[in-house]
Amino acid sequence: MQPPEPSRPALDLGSVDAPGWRVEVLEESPSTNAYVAEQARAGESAGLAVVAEHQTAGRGRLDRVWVTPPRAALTVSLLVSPERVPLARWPWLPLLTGLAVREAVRRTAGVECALKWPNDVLVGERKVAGILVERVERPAGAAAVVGIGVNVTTTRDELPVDTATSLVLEGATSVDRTRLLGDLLAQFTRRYDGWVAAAGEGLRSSYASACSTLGRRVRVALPAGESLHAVAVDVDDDGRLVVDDGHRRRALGAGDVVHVRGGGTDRPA
Ligand code: BT5
Repeated sequence: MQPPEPSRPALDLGSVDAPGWRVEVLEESPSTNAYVAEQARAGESAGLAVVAEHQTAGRGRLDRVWVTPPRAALTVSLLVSPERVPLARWPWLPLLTGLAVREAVRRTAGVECALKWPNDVLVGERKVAGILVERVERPAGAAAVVGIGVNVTTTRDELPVDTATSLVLEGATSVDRTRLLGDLLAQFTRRYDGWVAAAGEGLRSSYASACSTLGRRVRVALPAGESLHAVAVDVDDDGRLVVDDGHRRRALGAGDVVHVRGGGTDRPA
């Protein structure tokens, strides 16, 4: 027997209460990150939030793709300009966004997530949401586009990879994307405002308690092609992942992390 078709109502902007944000909904867009970056280069100021009902060429990191059927996901990009935060601390943006997604998903859908450094939101070991932060130069100075994709009513057959999941598949108590959007904007604003006020500090302990990478044995593919095996031990002041391979510690600014099975709690001393 075929599973029933999921119900996928349109977003209802009228009921989104998002102080400080100018929210726009596009029926279709290749990529909300590309759209917001273009607006920023043309002079748009921080506070723009763009949601696409259907994203047709969603982007992941390193030219990878982000695939979502119409109205099955929340795909949104936010324009921010944290001028008061030193550039070295900007790598905290995807991490703080992960904290906001995790909190919004818990509140709206009742689903518990964990964060995999740097940009994955997981239920167990499956990815329910991804984050892509891109720096953009505007006439008024540097800004960042914060892109978030959350799988909401996506069915198993529609998910592009076996390692993905969606809120409905994880037993969500609500799959209302409008509520999720409102909550996500509120949680992001709370975290972001606190971070800017603290000049880019103050998130390490909240992040550490939400991040399932810490304490795990990991394999990390580095941007230069190198791969390393180590234990993830910390996140430093600049949002870098600190790993220990038994000989030395290294702080990584970028990379693809795989949580190695059975790598439970063996933190080196
Ligand atoms: C990410 O990249 O996880 C960042 C995803 C960001 C998407 C948002 S949606 C709004 C905004 N506009 C955009 O154009 N992008 C942002 P990465 O860590 O590189 O993961 C990409 C990989 O995740 C792909 O290579 C697939 O293996 C997998 N993947 C693709 N679509 C997925 C999905 N819907 N759910 C889970 N995994 C997916």
